[in-house]
Amino acid sequence: MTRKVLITGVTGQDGACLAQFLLEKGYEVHGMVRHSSSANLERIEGLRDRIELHQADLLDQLSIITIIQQIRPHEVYNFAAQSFVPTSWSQPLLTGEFTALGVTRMLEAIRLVDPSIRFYQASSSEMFGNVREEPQNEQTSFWPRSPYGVAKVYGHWITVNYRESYNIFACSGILFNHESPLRGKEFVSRKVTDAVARIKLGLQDKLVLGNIDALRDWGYAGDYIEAAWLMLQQDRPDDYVVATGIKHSVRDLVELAFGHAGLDWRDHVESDQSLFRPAEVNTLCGDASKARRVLGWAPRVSFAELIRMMVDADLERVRREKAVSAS
Ligand code: NDP
Ligand code: GDR
Repeated sequence: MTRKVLITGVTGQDGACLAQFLLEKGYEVHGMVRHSSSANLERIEGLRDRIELHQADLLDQLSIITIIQQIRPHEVYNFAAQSFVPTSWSQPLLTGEFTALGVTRMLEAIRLVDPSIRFYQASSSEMFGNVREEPQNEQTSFWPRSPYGVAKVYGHWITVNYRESYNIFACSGILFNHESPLRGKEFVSRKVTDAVARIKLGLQDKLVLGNIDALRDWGYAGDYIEAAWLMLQQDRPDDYVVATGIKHSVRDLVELAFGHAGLDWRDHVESDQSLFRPAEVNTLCGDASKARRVLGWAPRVSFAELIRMMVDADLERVRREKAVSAS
């Protein structure tokens, strides 16, 4: 029997990546999209004739119940969220509604329609925040540093709670930062690789960043969504850290990206205090040994390969856009 999947946040980086991955595995793929006056389907453009989109919103319980009733998926991946950390300070309540309570709405819909549906929650390394130990694993206690991180802690524990209360096959994947050419341009990796391409091609001269001393454990989104899928294929539900175990600074990322395009970052990068966060997560580094042991998962793409892949993709895209606007 063909397996059916519902992906929330299908228009985002991870949703688009997972949709492609599950189509290749033979799944019938359904995506949840919220109403918007102008469609934001850029990342799934090439998949449009192979996935079915359904309108619903994390804020609207009835719309979620209705689409789950219509689709009757075997697996649900909850990627939808307000996922940009700085916005969580300017819109803390909305972030809580989407990123925290939205998870309960998804779980309630599953509980009411069909508790045998398997559920994946996109939890985050931001939950570790002001880290209590290094590297961080599934037992490390949380100390979130942003309204986003706080909301994700709620989403994590409500997922665990529905597993324990209702025996739902609910997993929480605690994923560390993962990037790809599909990453939103407001996140630091893509902000840098997009700027490198524009600077290289003469469309921009400066790049303004915040805290370049921050350390993160960056991996490739294509590797990470596979870990999410593996979690739902196990005999029993559980929570897993997904990370590379290697950390780099934003400065390393900048140096590598500019260097790959033959540029010296010191000629172009400026720092602006207004881009520093009210409470920063200075360092994150994950211990994914449980995912390695139980899921047989390991990252394939290194940090250097990832950044080079992103710079090359942005160079190609900006070159194409420049040619179109010149013609
Ligand atoms: P993106 O920001 O790229 O995508 C977020 C998605 O959520 C978009 O499709 C967006 O839709 C959708 N969305 C937002 N609000 C609502 C709403 N009210 N109703 C329905 N859909 C909504 O995130 P990523 O793909 O990078 O991340 C996926 C998930 O994983 C997120 O939950 C994120 O917090 C989490 N995560 C991500 C990590 C990473 O490094 N990428 C690491 C750890 C966790 P629209 O297009 O309409 O805006
Ligand atoms: P993060 O990713 O907050 O870790 O959340 P982001 O790329 O935004 O920031 C990483 C680090 O870079 C520093 N930084 C800057 N960040 C941005 N966005 N823009 C800048 O100009 C800049 N300069 C320095 C930040 O201060 C930070 O320390 C991402 C999101 O995908 C979350 O949804 C997810 O949960 C976590 O990763 C794991």
